[in-house]
Amino acid sequence: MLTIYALTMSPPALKVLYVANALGLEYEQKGVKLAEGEGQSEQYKRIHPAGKVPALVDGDFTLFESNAIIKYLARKADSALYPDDLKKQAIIDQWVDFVSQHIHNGISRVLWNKMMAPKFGFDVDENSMKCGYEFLEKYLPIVDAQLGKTKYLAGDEISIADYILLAHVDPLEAIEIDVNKYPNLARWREALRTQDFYQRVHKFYGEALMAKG
Ligand SMILES: N[C@@H](CCC(=O)N[C@@H](CS)C(=O)NCC(=O)O)C(=O)O
Repeated sequence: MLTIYALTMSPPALKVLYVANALGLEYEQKGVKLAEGEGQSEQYKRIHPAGKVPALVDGDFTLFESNAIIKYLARKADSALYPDDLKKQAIIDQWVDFVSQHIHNGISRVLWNKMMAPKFGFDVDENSMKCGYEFLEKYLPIVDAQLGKTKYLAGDEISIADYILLAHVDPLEAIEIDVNKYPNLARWREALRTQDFYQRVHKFYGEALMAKG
């Protein structure tokens, strides 16, 4: 049985859960109480040396970094979400890297400073937040333009790049970015959100959150 260490509020963890569900994999999900220091425990650092989520345990094999985990899961399932074809795979990798370097970079700066830092009592870095918004203003139009040309991010077939982008653009409203400025992105996001994998992940989250009270 696979174990995925994940947290409700973490986009990198969310994208792993999206792909695991899209692949129909059975897994056990475990939370890590980062705010209480559990990530830095010796036990968890044997799984993730930096104490972050997500992480994966598959028998005696452990893995961290969300994109590496996603590629591993897709390959293990021999899935067309990450095909063997050299050029198809290279285009998927291109978008995975673009989203991780530019969209994730922008959104995580804003999310941290706008929502998390005040909530957890850390200083807000206004410059970092401004830089995050600038990133998004510069790079979201590129993703939007691509989704105007092809049905999915890396072409007309859905791939891991779509689940990765989705997790990062899920919280756009929370940081007061109107997704309707990006009509192709908005349409693509709505279509993915109606699918089973998304409903399953968020239903689980809802139940888990309610159980915690
Ligand atoms: N590049 C990593 C990022 C993981 C990451 O930064 N996770 C955050 C939550 S979104 C975390 O665990 N932070 C806790 C910490 O840094 O101690 C990935 O994609 O897996």
